[in-house]
Amino acid sequence: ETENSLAPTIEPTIKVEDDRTGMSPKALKRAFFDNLFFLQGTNRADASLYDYYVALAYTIRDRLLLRFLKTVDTYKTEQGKLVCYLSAEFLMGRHLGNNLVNLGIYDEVRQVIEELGLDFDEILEQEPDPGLGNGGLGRLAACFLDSLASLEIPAIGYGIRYEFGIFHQMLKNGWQAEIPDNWLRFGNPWELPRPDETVEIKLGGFTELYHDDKGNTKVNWVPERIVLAIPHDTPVPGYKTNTVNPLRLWKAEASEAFNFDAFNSGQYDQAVAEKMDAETISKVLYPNDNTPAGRELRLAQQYFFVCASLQDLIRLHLKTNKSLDNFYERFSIQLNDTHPAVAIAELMRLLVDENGLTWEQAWSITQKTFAYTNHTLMPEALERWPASLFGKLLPRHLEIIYLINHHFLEDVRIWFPDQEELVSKLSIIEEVRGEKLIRMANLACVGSHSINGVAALHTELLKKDTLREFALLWPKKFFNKTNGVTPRRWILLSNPKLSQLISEKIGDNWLKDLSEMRQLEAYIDDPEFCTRWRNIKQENKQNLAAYILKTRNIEVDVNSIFDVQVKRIHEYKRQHLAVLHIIALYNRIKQNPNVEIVPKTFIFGGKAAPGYFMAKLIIKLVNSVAEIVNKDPDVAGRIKVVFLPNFNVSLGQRIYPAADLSEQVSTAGKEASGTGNMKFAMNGALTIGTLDGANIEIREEAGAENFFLFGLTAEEVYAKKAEGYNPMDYYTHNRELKGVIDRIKSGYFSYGDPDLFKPIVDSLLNNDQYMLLADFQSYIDCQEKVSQAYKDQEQWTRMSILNSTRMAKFSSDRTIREYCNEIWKVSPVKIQLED
Ligand code: B1H
Repeated sequence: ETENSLAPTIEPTIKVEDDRTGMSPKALKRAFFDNLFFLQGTNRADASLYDYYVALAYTIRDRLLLRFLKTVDTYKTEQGKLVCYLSAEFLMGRHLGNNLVNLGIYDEVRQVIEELGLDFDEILEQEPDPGLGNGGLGRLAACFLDSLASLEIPAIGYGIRYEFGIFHQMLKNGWQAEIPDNWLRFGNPWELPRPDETVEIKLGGFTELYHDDKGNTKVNWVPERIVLAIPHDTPVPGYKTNTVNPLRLWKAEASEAFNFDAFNSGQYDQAVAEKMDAETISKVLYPNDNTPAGRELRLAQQYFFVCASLQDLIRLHLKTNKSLDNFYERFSIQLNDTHPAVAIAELMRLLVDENGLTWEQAWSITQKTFAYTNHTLMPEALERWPASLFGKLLPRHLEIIYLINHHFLEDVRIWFPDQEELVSKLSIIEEVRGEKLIRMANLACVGSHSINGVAALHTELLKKDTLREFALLWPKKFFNKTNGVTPRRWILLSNPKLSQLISEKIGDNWLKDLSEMRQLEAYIDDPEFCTRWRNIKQENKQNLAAYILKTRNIEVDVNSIFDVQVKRIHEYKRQHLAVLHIIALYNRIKQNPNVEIVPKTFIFGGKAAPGYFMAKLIIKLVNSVAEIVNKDPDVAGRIKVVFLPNFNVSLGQRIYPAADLSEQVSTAGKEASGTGNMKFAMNGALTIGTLDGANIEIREEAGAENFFLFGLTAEEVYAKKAEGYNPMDYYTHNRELKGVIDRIKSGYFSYGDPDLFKPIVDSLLNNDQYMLLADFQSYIDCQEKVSQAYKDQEQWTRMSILNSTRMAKFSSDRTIREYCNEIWKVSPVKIQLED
């Protein structure tokens, strides 16, 4: 142990108080400056805010590493079960603040940084928000990783290290513009590349038969090309635990060996082209939410990360086991929607073709290994791959899927003779006008031992409708696992003032057990407590108002109701229903400028898929209405409309704590769960919502008297469609509604151009798939109730408190406990730091 050693051995010399692990202010300060100098190559005189961020990030990463390596080590040797969460998306959000929270050193580090005269919040803001996901599905995966580590469950997240995440959204003349998200441009201190654990991925080509040495007929897949998958690990710490689980994301690279011939034979440009081709696979996240892309590259992405992850698991398994017979006892693999469902065929291939198991053995292992989560009922969102496209990229998997289907349907015909209609609904292969399509949801159902929906209503509708035949076949395979969100990021990190108040009253165990929040109800009649609660909301609103002024140059009234709808833009989510309401208020003002209006600030945020025309037009409509309403002197500032561009995890952390009203207005039966609804309620917003997704359960928990309910139920929606819904009836019979639609039609919001918003108007009047007109009056009436309720600030505050204290069910800790007990059958493993 010499002072000047260039290559100190890491273990066992590292001790808790060492330079790179010490938690004292002195050790942290010294590490921070060391990193600033040695990693960023700068010193205080000319360090940028970003340099400070990187120096701090490495300081904190160092403090995760011992736990991380111990955790991974434990999983390599321990024979307990490991959860593998396969997801094409992980919407992690910024790491630095979260890691400080979970290490339990947030306040200490803030103080250290502030003592140096630096702005801590500004430094946290330097981190690019890793946007490797689209919306709820990707963010759910991130919340699950937080809960898994916090509950000390052995787990790995597997996904894709997209070089470009979800696009950056800008507004140009009120329209969405997309800018590439080059998030890795300045490096990424949170990831550890593991090139020594690279695996090869075969693609394309054909299959051929051969005889092995025992004379058995076997299949050989001769690929057209091979790409490399390089793992990059991000440590995911639990909240105040020693567990730091890996998030392993795969990067695609060309395999040099494969290109060697081309290089040598002078086809240099050909070799370079192949290299670029290979790297394309992990280049960019498809920006679709609730609609599949259906492109060959998307399938290549799916197979790429699934194949790499399964090889990784098999390698891990064979470190401590002689055979793969007990694979399912060591791993539970959760499929986050059907995006990784090709894993079912891939595991079969690995077991049968590459490891010599019989089909029957392999199938039994496969079914016991996988579990499938469905996230949507929208029929157009279910993935179906044309067999021709699929077979071109994955010839062997196509054969395997046909074989799985053959065996499955054989069984079905025995269980249900002469029911060919049932058979065709269950079939993994669908035939549409002579074209064969692979139904990935059916593959996922057949290959898994568990199928779950993400909220009670969603699971019921899955069983009754989308997966009806499978529910008849295997009722015991179905589970409901209502979604949840992590209170660490979504309360503690996002809303520090509220968290401080809560902990002052009931201690800080609520962060591990959210049901302890109920103890706050003892203070519901304590005026001092209620005033503080209200003041914190007010301060959060002021912060958001400052952000709105800075970014959009719009002044908003912090005493108005902050009425917020932030989520992906989709017709079924009905952002335009809120717009109809705004125009209705505006019309009332134009009719009588003295009309009594409770001031409201309508805040919108969310990205539209770049190819989704109607969603983009809805953004334009919001901005066009904002332009007129915000500056009309008759309105006199009583209504403001604000579209905040580039809604992402970081912006969510600003917005949820500042909301008074949470808009959850999807057509009943369309939103599988929603998770933003939970984040709002935890932060004391009241919900205006339909009986859809998890809204139903939120209302149950908060109490119906603390929830603004409107609209048709899912059953009523179906019934109305069945009897022949005609939106025009509502238009002609409802004067206020007619006034609203006519205002848009007239070109009032489009500089006199009646054509701009015609697609929206036409869709509402002629079809109205999502029944906005049917729900319009109910929504307007409900908004009126909101306005009246807000006038009684004391009562509103009580309702706000009760929403927040009663959200324990929606902690992702609860969700993960249920997955652990009922689906994965795994238990916690304590990570030992000292030997
Ligand atoms: C959800 C998706 C989704 N459901 C396809 N489905 C995608 C489908 O890129 N694609 O092809 C991407 C995403 N996302 C959401 O999942 C639901 O709409 C929410 O209601 C739900 O809360 C969330 C998490 O379960």
